[in-house]
Amino acid sequence: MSSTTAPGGDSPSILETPTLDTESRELLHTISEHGGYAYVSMAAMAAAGDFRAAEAAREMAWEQLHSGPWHSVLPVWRDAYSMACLHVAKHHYGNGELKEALRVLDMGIIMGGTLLVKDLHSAVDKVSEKARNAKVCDGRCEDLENSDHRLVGQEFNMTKVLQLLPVKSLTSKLVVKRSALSLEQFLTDHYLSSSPVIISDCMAHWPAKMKWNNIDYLLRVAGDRTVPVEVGKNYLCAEWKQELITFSEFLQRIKSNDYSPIGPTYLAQHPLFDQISELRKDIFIPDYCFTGGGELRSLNAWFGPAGTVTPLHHDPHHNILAQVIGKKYIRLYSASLSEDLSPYPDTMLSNSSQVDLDDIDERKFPKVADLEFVDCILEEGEMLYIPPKWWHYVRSLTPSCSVSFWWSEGESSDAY
Ligand SMILES: O=C(O)CCC(=O)C(=O)O
Repeated sequence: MSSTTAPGGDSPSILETPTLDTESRELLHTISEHGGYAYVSMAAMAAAGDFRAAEAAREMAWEQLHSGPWHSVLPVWRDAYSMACLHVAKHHYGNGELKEALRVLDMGIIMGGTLLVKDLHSAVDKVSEKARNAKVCDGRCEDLENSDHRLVGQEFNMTKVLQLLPVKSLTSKLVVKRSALSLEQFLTDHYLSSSPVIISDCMAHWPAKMKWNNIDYLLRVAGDRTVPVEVGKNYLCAEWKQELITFSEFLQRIKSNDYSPIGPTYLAQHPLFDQISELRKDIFIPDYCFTGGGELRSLNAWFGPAGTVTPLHHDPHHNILAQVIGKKYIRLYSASLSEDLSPYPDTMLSNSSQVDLDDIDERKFPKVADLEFVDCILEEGEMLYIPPKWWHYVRSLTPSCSVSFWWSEGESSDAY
């Protein structure tokens, strides 16, 4: 066994960080130009193997990330945060503390900048592989085929569910449902005419359809990963908050139905598939998303228990919302009704409606109850096309895993 070999395994006990090694001089220089002298001296000690200095540097960068609104944080501090996370992770990995190493690497991926993202991801791959090997060695590997650990069972009580939906739900026009929809039909009948549609049969080949309902599978590929979640009734409520928890804790919260007093936990609008490559392999980008010569803007996960609500809002992009596991109720109002839906005046929330569909204030919004809408229960295996600027309200009716694909014409996004 060489001096770089960890006890009990073949992998070297060092996490390689080629980008950090090349870029660190330049990065530290830029950080000092922005007044981060204390950070620079801690980072230098961290690079020499001082764990406390690495944690102190991470703390300093963290403070900078929380010194004002997110959009005003200087990118260099996000890179500084990633750098410190890599130093801390190297230490944990060297000590065989694999869960701790994964946690800090995920923090770097979620909160850090772009400069060191490759190093963070390859370090995650290496730590995850070692963690998996360790589980195989101690016999704790799960038998996926025989597991009956399902995220969503068969039970579904429609009468009960109907009582939870906004008034007038499923009583007027339903969203049109089509199967074997060609790209040409999609273009002419839906994309060009801004007309929502449910496409019912184009997800059967996704590995996710089978795998994501298996809690053992999800635990194996993502259990020790840290993810950002939202806790509370919805993002417009005062008590709503965000937390960083492990995916296994998140699954436990879904399974136990044990909501915090302020509401359910929702992994919402998170680029989970950039973070966890195994899950990315389970899905495919629908061909419809290339209609109009467009470019994919973002690919987000929406995972949660029954009872999550995304309040009425609109987005600027074309959207295919793919319902992989479970069911959701979705209501759509045409973009032309924007004024009647009273968007918040505040620019940050100007794409959200002040109307709470779960409890409409008829004195304040007397016309809303009469506005035309289309709605549906989006079933497992179906995809819903939501045209740009169309208002949508979404409530999960069972534990649920959905994926949204946003695309639009024009410049490409950085991510894809
Ligand atoms: O599924 C949800 O809760 C919301 C989805 C959504 O708002 C979107 O895809 O834009």
